[in-house]
Amino acid sequence: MNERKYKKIYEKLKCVEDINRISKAYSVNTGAISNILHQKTVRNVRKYHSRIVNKAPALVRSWKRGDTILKLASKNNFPPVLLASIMLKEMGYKSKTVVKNPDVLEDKRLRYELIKAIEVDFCFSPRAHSVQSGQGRMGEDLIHEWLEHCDLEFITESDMSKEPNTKTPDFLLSEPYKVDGIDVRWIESKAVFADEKEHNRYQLKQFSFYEDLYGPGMEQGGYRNMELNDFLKEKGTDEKLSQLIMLFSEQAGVIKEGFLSARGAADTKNVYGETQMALDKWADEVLIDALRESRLVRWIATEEQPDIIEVDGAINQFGVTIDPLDGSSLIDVNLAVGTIVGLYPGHVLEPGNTMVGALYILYGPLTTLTYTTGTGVHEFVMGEDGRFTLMQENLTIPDGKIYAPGALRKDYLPYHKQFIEKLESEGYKLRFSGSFVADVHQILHKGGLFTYPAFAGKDSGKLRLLFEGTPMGKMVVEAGGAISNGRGNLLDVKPSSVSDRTPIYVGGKREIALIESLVKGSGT
Ligand code: FDP
Repeated sequence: MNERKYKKIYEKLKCVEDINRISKAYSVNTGAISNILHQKTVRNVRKYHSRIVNKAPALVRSWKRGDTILKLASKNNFPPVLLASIMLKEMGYKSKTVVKNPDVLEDKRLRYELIKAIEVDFCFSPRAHSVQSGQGRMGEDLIHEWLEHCDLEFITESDMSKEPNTKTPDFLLSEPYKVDGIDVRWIESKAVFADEKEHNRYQLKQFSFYEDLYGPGMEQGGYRNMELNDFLKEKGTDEKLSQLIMLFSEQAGVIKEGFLSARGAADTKNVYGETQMALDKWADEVLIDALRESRLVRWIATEEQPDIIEVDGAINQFGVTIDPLDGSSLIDVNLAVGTIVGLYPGHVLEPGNTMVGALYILYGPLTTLTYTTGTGVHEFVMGEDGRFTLMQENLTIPDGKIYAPGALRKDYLPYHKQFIEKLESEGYKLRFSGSFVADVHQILHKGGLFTYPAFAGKDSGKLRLLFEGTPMGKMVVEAGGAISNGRGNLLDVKPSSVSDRTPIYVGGKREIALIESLVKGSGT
């Protein structure tokens, strides 16, 4: 961002409520805008702090006459928690203790107003501090990853803190690394760029200390909520594919709205003869309409439509497979459901390993979007404004002992029975919610295995290859796991029609190897 733009934003930003509007008006991500607001707040505090301290008796008098803490904070253009703590001190309280635990206050009104102040103060409240330290950790993780990626040897602050030396940078490099012609010896991660004065203070005190000890170093900072579109750009994702992923992310909020308005079962049946829930139809319509209007894809196959749709005037050749609302039988009991999407470079009746990406949106206590385009699996969370910000980058499936087995036990085929009994004997815990997307999401995070197998009378199981198997399979495989139909990699299977069903085993490589060997050994 150039200096002129920065100054304009700085001038216009007054409070947290301005962030979204200014972010849209200046096409700058909300993270950067909230950074600027943070800087402005810090600067104001420095400028007016002693004035507010001197005014403390008058502030307390106004409060006693009925003015609220929030009103006084806004009148004085001062962060509410800081103002409250100055007032609390004036009233004879230990302000630090009280701000950390407002429940100790006996005065009900004071307690209520302090809690309100803590809720809205994005800069000086304990909650804001924990968000900032989370960002600091995120910055350190990024630097850590980058150093490893560049094969640079280093020791971290925590390694060094075992030594008697008290002040240490976050990373100390074993060999100097050249940045802009300077031999960098250490790196410090800062969560928020403070204003210039604050920065200079740091440089003078902390950084000059490191410099004396180790030589020149480097500061990295400003880690804030990374939004999905910025992340896609940063990852160098194909622009057209990014547009498509963004389009799905934008429909998540619309689909969520339908949760309130479109409840109950509709009286129509889908192509598999199942009664459709009203919300399935709603989500299906929302997604098809948005895709048709955008013309971003040529082919649309959805679980709710009997035929593949060809979009008039499509500007790209992409094909998409969509399960608009997986786990729909759980909607009426308010459990997690999700939208699953497979992204193909062209027509969708192709093996899953030709996919250019996949994503799923999970509507749980949080609404999350997890995607892959072949460069890792990344997870985002939806904020109140409907935008998705980075929650976890480069997800990898851990070793875990969870199993989620679909189908009735009485219908298990012998090799499958043997498989499940083996897992049980090894102490795997059963976790099956009945929502494929939510169950596989859990496995992706905690390790283990999901299966909906072939069973007595149903060689191809229950789940759909195109709408459930391949997109979630692509995700798990990209995260270091595997997917199989029991005989081999499910992503190698070429579908014969959109309605193909398949047995599914998806999860850790160890579990998949085990079932494949049991199927092979069974000679079936
Ligand atoms: P649902 O019928 O609720 O849409 O394929 C759909 C699916 O749910 C999966 O999400 C889930 O894993 C499976 O069916 C559950 O089937 P069972 O009812 O046989 O357990």
